[in-house]
Amino acid sequence: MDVLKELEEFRKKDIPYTRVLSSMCTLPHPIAVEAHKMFLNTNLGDPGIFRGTFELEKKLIKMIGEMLHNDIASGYICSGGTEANIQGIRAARNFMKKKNPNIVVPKTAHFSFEKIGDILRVEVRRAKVDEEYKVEVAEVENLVDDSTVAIVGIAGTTELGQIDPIVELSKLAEEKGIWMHVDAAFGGLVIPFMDDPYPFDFVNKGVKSITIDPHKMGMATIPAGGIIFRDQSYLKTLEVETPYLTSKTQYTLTGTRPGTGVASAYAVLKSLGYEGMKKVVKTCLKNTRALVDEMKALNFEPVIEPVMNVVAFKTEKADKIKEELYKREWVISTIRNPRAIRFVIMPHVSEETIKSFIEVFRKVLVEV
Ligand code: 0PR
Repeated sequence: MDVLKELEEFRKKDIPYTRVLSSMCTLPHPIAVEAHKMFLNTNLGDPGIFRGTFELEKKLIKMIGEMLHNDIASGYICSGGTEANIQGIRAARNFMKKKNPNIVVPKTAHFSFEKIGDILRVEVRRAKVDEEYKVEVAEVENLVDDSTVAIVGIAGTTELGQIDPIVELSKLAEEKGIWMHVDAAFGGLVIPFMDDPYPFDFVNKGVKSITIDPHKMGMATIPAGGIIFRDQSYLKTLEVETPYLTSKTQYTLTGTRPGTGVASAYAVLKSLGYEGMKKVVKTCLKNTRALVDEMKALNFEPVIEPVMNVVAFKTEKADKIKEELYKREWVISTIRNPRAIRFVIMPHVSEETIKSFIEVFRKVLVEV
Protein backbone atom coordinates (compact mmCIF):
# COMPACT_ATOMS: atom_id res chain seq x y z
CA MET A 1 0.00 0.00 0.00
CA ASP A 2 1.08 3.51 -0.79
CA VAL A 3 2.40 5.06 2.43
CA LEU A 4 0.30 8.18 2.01
CA LYS A 5 -2.81 6.02 1.67
CA GLU A 6 -1.74 4.28 4.85
CA LEU A 7 -1.37 7.60 6.64
CA GLU A 8 -4.80 8.64 5.41
CA GLU A 9 -6.30 5.52 7.00
CA PHE A 10 -4.92 6.53 10.38
CA ARG A 11 -6.03 10.11 9.95
CA LYS A 12 -9.58 8.95 9.16
CA LYS A 13 -9.79 7.46 12.66
CA ASP A 14 -9.33 10.90 14.24
CA ILE A 15 -12.52 12.64 15.32
CA PRO A 16 -13.07 15.78 13.22
CA TYR A 17 -13.08 19.13 15.03
CA THR A 18 -16.72 19.59 14.01
CA ARG A 19 -17.68 17.12 16.75
CA VAL A 20 -15.17 18.28 19.38
CA LEU A 21 -16.63 20.54 22.07
CA SER A 22 -13.90 19.96 24.66
CA SER A 23 -10.74 21.30 23.10
CA MET A 24 -8.89 24.54 23.71
CA CYS A 25 -7.27 24.03 20.32
CA THR A 26 -9.08 24.61 17.06
CA LEU A 27 -8.74 24.35 13.31
CA PRO A 28 -5.88 26.63 12.33
CA HIS A 29 -6.90 29.73 10.40
CA PRO A 30 -6.27 29.24 6.62
CA ILE A 31 -3.61 31.96 6.67
CA ALA A 32 -1.88 30.09 9.51
CA VAL A 33 -1.74 26.96 7.35
CA GLU A 34 -0.12 28.89 4.49
CA ALA A 35 2.41 30.48 6.83
CA HIS A 36 3.16 27.10 8.43
CA LYS A 37 4.00 25.56 5.04
CA MET A 38 6.48 28.38 4.28
CA PHE A 39 8.40 27.74 7.52
CA LEU A 40 8.30 23.93 7.57
CA ASN A 41 12.06 23.43 7.68
CA THR A 42 12.98 26.26 10.02
CA ASN A 43 14.80 25.68 13.30
CA LEU A 44 14.90 28.52 15.80
CA GLY A 45 17.32 26.47 17.88
CA ASP A 46 20.02 27.98 15.69
CA PRO A 47 18.85 31.56 15.12
CA GLY A 48 22.04 32.61 13.31
CA ILE A 49 21.03 30.36 10.43
CA PHE A 50 17.33 31.18 10.52
CA ARG A 51 17.92 34.86 11.10
CA GLY A 52 14.80 35.97 9.20
CA THR A 53 12.62 33.64 11.24
CA PHE A 54 14.30 34.89 14.42
CA GLU A 55 13.63 38.50 13.40
CA LEU A 56 9.99 37.56 12.81
CA GLU A 57 9.79 36.02 16.28
CA LYS A 58 11.05 39.26 17.82
CA LYS A 59 8.44 41.20 15.84
CA LEU A 60 5.70 38.84 17.02
CA ILE A 61 6.82 39.08 20.65
CA LYS A 62 6.76 42.87 20.36
CA MET A 63 3.24 42.69 18.91
CA ILE A 64 1.99 40.41 21.69
CA GLY A 65 3.83 42.49 24.31
CA GLU A 66 2.12 45.67 23.15
CA MET A 67 -1.23 43.91 23.29
CA LEU A 68 -0.32 43.07 26.91
CA HIS A 69 0.47 46.77 27.61
CA ASN A 70 4.23 46.45 27.55
CA ASP A 71 6.41 47.76 24.74
CA ILE A 72 9.68 46.34 26.11
CA ALA A 73 8.42 42.77 26.57
CA SER A 74 10.77 39.91 25.87
CA GLY A 75 10.09 36.22 25.37
CA TYR A 76 9.65 33.50 22.81
CA ILE A 77 7.26 31.10 21.12
CA CYS A 78 7.44 27.61 22.61
CA SER A 79 5.69 24.27 22.48
CA GLY A 80 2.66 25.31 24.52
CA GLY A 81 1.28 26.43 27.85
CA THR A 82 3.10 23.71 29.77
CA GLU A 83 6.53 24.80 28.58
CA ALA A 84 5.59 28.47 29.01
CA ASN A 85 4.54 27.87 32.63
CA ILE A 86 7.71 25.84 33.31
CA GLN A 87 9.88 28.63 31.95
CA GLY A 88 7.97 31.36 33.80
CA ILE A 89 8.40 29.57 37.11
CA ARG A 90 11.99 28.54 36.33
CA ALA A 91 12.84 32.19 35.69
CA ALA A 92 11.13 33.18 38.97
CA ARG A 93 13.06 30.52 40.88
CA ASN A 94 16.38 31.56 39.31
CA PHE A 95 15.68 35.25 39.83
CA MET A 96 14.50 35.00 43.44
CA LYS A 97 17.32 32.65 44.57
CA LYS A 98 15.58 31.22 47.68
CA LYS A 99 16.39 28.06 49.58
CA ASN A 100 13.66 25.37 49.45
CA PRO A 101 11.54 27.48 47.11
CA ASN A 102 7.76 27.31 46.93
CA ILE A 103 5.10 28.79 44.68
CA VAL A 104 1.48 29.59 45.49
CA VAL A 105 -1.05 28.68 42.81
CA PRO A 106 -4.87 28.60 42.80
CA LYS A 107 -6.47 25.17 43.38
CA THR A 108 -7.88 25.58 39.87
CA ALA A 109 -4.40 25.73 38.25
CA HIS A 110 -3.70 23.56 35.22
CA PHE A 111 -1.98 20.22 35.83
CA SER A 112 1.19 21.59 34.25
CA PHE A 113 1.96 23.01 37.72
CA GLU A 114 2.17 19.49 39.05
CA LYS A 115 4.88 18.78 36.48
CA ILE A 116 6.57 22.05 37.46
CA GLY A 117 6.78 20.96 41.10
CA ASP A 118 8.43 17.74 40.03
CA ILE A 119 10.83 19.11 37.42
CA LEU A 120 11.88 22.33 39.13
CA ARG A 121 11.85 20.95 42.66
CA VAL A 122 9.66 23.76 43.95
CA GLU A 123 6.91 23.06 46.45
CA VAL A 124 3.51 23.82 44.93
CA ARG A 125 1.06 25.31 47.46
CA ARG A 126 -2.56 25.38 46.37
CA ALA A 127 -4.82 28.17 47.53
CA LYS A 128 -8.59 27.79 47.96
CA VAL A 129 -11.03 29.41 45.58
CA ASP A 130 -14.25 31.24 46.46
CA GLU A 131 -17.79 30.33 45.37
CA GLU A 132 -17.11 31.90 41.97
CA TYR A 133 -13.99 29.74 41.57
CA LYS A 134 -11.63 32.71 41.84
CA VAL A 135 -8.63 32.27 44.11
CA GLU A 136 -9.02 33.82 47.57
CA VAL A 137 -6.34 36.49 47.97
CA ALA A 138 -6.31 36.10 51.78
CA GLU A 139 -5.61 32.38 51.32
CA VAL A 140 -2.74 33.16 48.98
CA GLU A 141 -1.35 35.60 51.53
CA ASN A 142 -1.55 32.92 54.23
CA LEU A 143 0.41 30.47 52.12
CA VAL A 144 3.15 32.93 51.16
CA ASP A 145 6.33 32.86 53.28
CA ASP A 146 10.00 33.85 53.02
CA SER A 147 10.70 30.99 50.60
CA THR A 148 7.92 31.87 48.14
CA VAL A 149 9.38 32.64 44.71
CA ALA A 150 6.16 33.13 42.74
CA ILE A 151 2.47 33.83 43.07
CA VAL A 152 0.41 32.52 40.14
CA GLY A 153 -2.90 33.89 38.89
CA ILE A 154 -4.94 32.43 36.05
CA ALA A 155 -6.64 34.47 33.35
CA GLY A 156 -9.03 31.90 31.92
CA THR A 157 -9.00 28.75 34.05
CA THR A 158 -8.93 25.46 32.20
CA GLU A 159 -12.14 24.09 33.67
CA LEU A 160 -14.38 27.17 33.88
CA GLY A 161 -12.67 30.03 32.04
CA GLN A 162 -12.67 32.10 35.25
CA ILE A 163 -10.27 35.02 35.84
CA ASP A 164 -8.48 35.28 39.21
CA PRO A 165 -8.24 38.68 40.98
CA ILE A 166 -4.92 39.40 39.31
CA VAL A 167 -4.95 43.10 40.24
CA GLU A 168 -5.02 42.21 43.96
CA LEU A 169 -2.60 39.29 43.56
CA SER A 170 -0.15 41.56 41.78
CA LYS A 171 -0.37 44.13 44.57
CA LEU A 172 0.33 41.40 47.11
CA ALA A 173 3.30 40.19 45.06
CA GLU A 174 4.68 43.72 44.84
CA GLU A 175 4.21 44.31 48.55
CA LYS A 176 6.06 41.09 49.41
CA GLY A 177 8.68 41.44 46.68
CA ILE A 178 7.64 38.20 44.98
CA TRP A 179 7.47 37.36 41.26
CA MET A 180 3.94 37.19 39.84
CA HIS A 181 3.25 34.84 36.92
CA VAL A 182 -0.04 34.95 35.01
CA ASP A 183 -1.23 31.82 33.23
CA ALA A 184 -3.21 33.33 30.36
CA ALA A 185 -2.55 30.34 28.09
CA PHE A 186 -6.20 30.41 27.05
CA GLY A 187 -7.56 33.82 28.13
CA GLY A 188 -4.60 35.82 26.83
CA LEU A 189 -6.04 35.82 23.33
CA VAL A 190 -9.65 36.17 24.45
CA ILE A 191 -9.75 38.87 27.16
CA PRO A 192 -8.07 41.68 25.14
CA PHE A 193 -10.82 41.33 22.52
CA MET A 194 -13.77 41.36 24.93
CA ASP A 195 -15.83 44.44 25.80
CA ASP A 196 -14.45 46.05 28.94
CA PRO A 197 -11.47 43.67 29.32
CA TYR A 198 -10.27 42.68 32.79
CA PRO A 199 -6.73 44.09 33.42
CA PHE A 200 -4.84 40.79 33.67
CA ASP A 201 -1.57 41.80 32.03
CA PHE A 202 1.58 43.93 32.52
CA VAL A 203 -0.48 46.99 33.57
CA ASN A 204 -0.10 45.30 36.94
CA LYS A 205 3.40 46.19 38.13
CA GLY A 206 3.94 42.92 40.01
CA VAL A 207 3.41 40.80 36.88
CA LYS A 208 6.79 39.60 35.61
CA SER A 209 5.77 36.81 33.21
CA ILE A 210 2.71 35.77 31.22
CA THR A 211 1.85 32.52 29.45
CA ILE A 212 -0.20 33.17 26.30
CA ASP A 213 -0.75 30.50 23.67
CA PRO A 214 -1.32 31.22 19.97
CA HIS A 215 -2.27 27.54 19.40
CA LYS A 216 -5.40 28.04 21.49
CA MET A 217 -7.54 31.09 20.66
CA GLY A 218 -4.81 32.48 18.40
CA MET A 219 -5.76 29.92 15.70
CA ALA A 220 -2.08 29.22 14.96
CA THR A 221 -0.82 25.76 14.01
CA ILE A 222 0.31 23.44 16.81
CA PRO A 223 2.79 23.84 18.47
CA ALA A 224 2.67 27.51 19.40
CA GLY A 225 2.76 28.54 23.04
CA GLY A 226 4.06 31.84 24.32
CA ILE A 227 6.09 32.96 27.33
CA ILE A 228 6.41 36.73 27.69
CA PHE A 229 8.54 38.53 30.29
CA ARG A 230 8.28 42.13 31.53
CA ASP A 231 11.72 42.85 30.11
CA GLN A 232 14.86 41.14 28.88
CA SER A 233 16.53 40.94 32.29
CA TYR A 234 13.99 38.33 33.45
CA LEU A 235 14.46 36.20 30.34
CA LYS A 236 18.22 36.31 30.93
CA THR A 237 17.87 34.26 34.13
CA LEU A 238 17.14 31.29 31.81
CA GLU A 239 20.29 31.54 29.71
CA VAL A 240 22.81 28.76 29.29
CA GLU A 241 25.98 28.93 27.18
CA THR A 242 25.95 27.36 23.73
CA PRO A 243 29.60 27.42 22.70
CA TYR A 244 29.38 25.97 19.19
CA LEU A 245 26.16 27.53 17.88
CA THR A 246 25.69 30.72 15.88
CA SER A 247 24.40 32.25 19.12
CA LYS A 248 26.45 32.26 22.35
CA THR A 249 23.58 31.60 24.74
CA GLN A 250 20.14 30.00 24.71
CA TYR A 251 17.17 30.84 26.97
CA THR A 252 14.71 28.30 25.58
CA LEU A 253 13.86 24.97 27.21
CA THR A 254 14.05 22.93 24.04
CA GLY A 255 17.02 23.15 21.69
CA THR A 256 15.73 22.49 18.21
CA ARG A 257 12.39 24.24 17.84
CA PRO A 258 10.08 25.06 14.94
CA GLY A 259 9.54 28.49 13.38
CA THR A 260 6.10 27.38 12.17
CA GLY A 261 4.31 28.58 15.30
CA VAL A 262 5.94 31.99 14.99
CA ALA A 263 4.93 32.33 11.35
CA SER A 264 1.39 31.04 11.77
CA ALA A 265 0.70 33.13 14.89
CA TYR A 266 2.09 36.24 13.25
CA ALA A 267 0.06 35.65 10.08
CA VAL A 268 -3.20 35.37 12.03
CA LEU A 269 -2.66 38.35 14.31
CA LYS A 270 -1.33 40.58 11.54
CA SER A 271 -3.99 39.74 8.96
CA LEU A 272 -6.99 39.71 11.29
CA GLY A 273 -5.79 42.61 13.39
CA TYR A 274 -7.55 43.78 16.51
CA GLU A 275 -10.95 44.12 14.80
CA GLY A 276 -10.73 40.68 13.19
CA MET A 277 -9.84 39.02 16.50
CA LYS A 278 -12.68 40.91 18.18
CA LYS A 279 -15.11 39.42 15.68
CA VAL A 280 -13.85 35.87 16.27
CA VAL A 281 -14.13 36.27 20.04
CA LYS A 282 -17.57 37.88 19.76
CA THR A 283 -18.86 34.92 17.75
CA CYS A 284 -17.43 32.41 20.24
CA LEU A 285 -19.07 34.28 23.14
CA LYS A 286 -22.39 34.48 21.28
CA ASN A 287 -22.29 30.74 20.57
CA THR A 288 -21.44 30.05 24.21
CA ARG A 289 -24.58 31.98 25.21
CA ALA A 290 -26.58 29.98 22.66
CA LEU A 291 -25.36 26.74 24.26
CA VAL A 292 -26.22 28.05 27.74
CA ASP A 293 -29.77 28.88 26.58
CA GLU A 294 -30.24 25.43 25.04
CA MET A 295 -28.89 23.74 28.18
CA LYS A 296 -31.01 25.85 30.52
CA ALA A 297 -34.06 24.83 28.49
CA LEU A 298 -33.05 21.23 29.29
CA ASN A 299 -32.83 22.13 33.01
CA PHE A 300 -29.04 22.28 33.25
CA GLU A 301 -27.47 25.08 35.29
CA PRO A 302 -23.99 26.44 34.55
CA VAL A 303 -21.49 26.13 37.43
CA ILE A 304 -20.82 29.86 36.96
CA GLU A 305 -22.27 32.18 34.34
CA PRO A 306 -19.59 31.92 31.64
CA VAL A 307 -16.91 34.60 31.75
CA MET A 308 -15.51 33.58 28.38
CA ASN A 309 -16.07 30.74 25.89
CA VAL A 310 -15.69 27.95 28.45
CA VAL A 311 -18.74 26.69 30.32
CA ALA A 312 -19.62 23.75 32.55
CA PHE A 313 -23.04 22.45 33.63
CA LYS A 314 -23.69 20.63 36.88
CA THR A 315 -24.78 16.99 36.66
CA GLU A 316 -24.13 13.87 38.73
CA LYS A 317 -24.26 11.89 35.49
CA ALA A 318 -21.34 13.75 33.92
CA ASP A 319 -19.14 10.71 33.26
CA LYS A 320 -21.96 8.61 31.84
CA ILE A 321 -23.08 11.44 29.55
CA LYS A 322 -19.54 11.95 28.28
CA GLU A 323 -19.15 8.23 27.65
CA GLU A 324 -22.45 7.91 25.75
CA LEU A 325 -21.64 10.96 23.64
CA TYR A 326 -18.20 9.56 22.84
CA LYS A 327 -19.81 6.35 21.57
CA ARG A 328 -21.62 8.60 19.11
CA GLU A 329 -18.30 10.31 18.29
CA TRP A 330 -19.05 13.60 20.01
CA VAL A 331 -16.40 14.79 22.44
CA ILE A 332 -17.11 16.83 25.56
CA SER A 333 -15.18 16.85 28.84
CA THR A 334 -16.06 16.63 32.50
CA ILE A 335 -14.91 18.28 35.69
CA ARG A 336 -14.88 16.74 39.15
CA ASN A 337 -15.59 19.52 41.58
CA PRO A 338 -18.47 20.07 41.23
CA ARG A 339 -19.40 17.19 38.95
CA ALA A 340 -20.17 18.80 35.64
CA ILE A 341 -19.91 18.48 31.89
CA ARG A 342 -17.64 21.05 30.29
CA PHE A 343 -17.58 22.74 26.90
CA VAL A 344 -15.10 24.97 25.13
CA ILE A 345 -16.76 26.91 22.34
CA MET A 346 -13.87 27.49 19.95
CA PRO A 347 -14.01 29.11 16.49
CA HIS A 348 -14.74 25.70 14.91
CA VAL A 349 -17.91 25.33 17.00
CA SER A 350 -20.63 27.00 14.95
CA GLU A 351 -24.28 27.60 15.79
CA GLU A 352 -25.17 24.65 13.53
CA THR A 353 -22.71 22.44 15.39
CA ILE A 354 -24.39 23.36 18.66
CA LYS A 355 -27.81 22.55 17.19
CA SER A 356 -26.64 19.15 15.94
CA PHE A 357 -25.01 18.49 19.29
CA ILE A 358 -28.18 19.30 21.24
CA GLU A 359 -30.15 16.84 19.10
CA VAL A 360 -27.73 14.04 19.97
CA PHE A 361 -27.54 15.22 23.58
CA ARG A 362 -31.33 14.95 23.98
CA LYS A 363 -31.21 11.32 22.85
CA VAL A 364 -28.34 10.57 25.24
CA LEU A 365 -30.28 12.10 28.14
CA VAL A 366 -33.05 9.59 27.69
CA GLU A 367 -30.52 6.75 28.09
CA VAL A 368 -28.38 7.84 31.02
N1 0PR B 1 -2.56 26.64 31.21
C1 0PR B 1 -3.89 26.59 31.02
C2 0PR B 1 -4.78 27.57 31.73
C3 0PR B 1 -4.43 25.61 30.17
O1 0PR B 1 -5.75 25.52 30.01
C4 0PR B 1 -3.55 24.71 29.51
C5 0PR B 1 -4.06 23.61 28.60
C6 0PR B 1 -2.16 24.82 29.75
C7 0PR B 1 -1.71 25.80 30.62
C8 0PR B 1 -1.17 23.90 29.11
O2 0PR B 1 -1.12 24.15 27.76
P1 0PR B 1 -0.52 23.08 26.71
O3 0PR B 1 -1.50 21.95 26.66
O4 0PR B 1 -0.45 23.87 25.44
O5 0PR B 1 0.80 22.68 27.20
N2 0PR B 1 -5.40 23.48 28.50
C9 0PR B 1 -6.09 22.44 27.77
C10 0PR B 1 -6.55 21.38 28.75
O6 0PR B 1 -5.71 20.76 29.44
C11 0PR B 1 -5.27 21.82 26.67
C12 0PR B 1 -6.06 20.98 25.75
C13 0PR B 1 -6.19 21.32 24.43
C14 0PR B 1 -6.66 19.80 26.15
C15 0PR B 1 -6.88 20.53 23.54
C16 0PR B 1 -7.37 18.99 25.27
C17 0PR B 1 -7.50 19.37 23.97
O7 0PR B 1 -8.20 18.57 23.09
O8 0PR B 1 -7.74 21.18 28.84
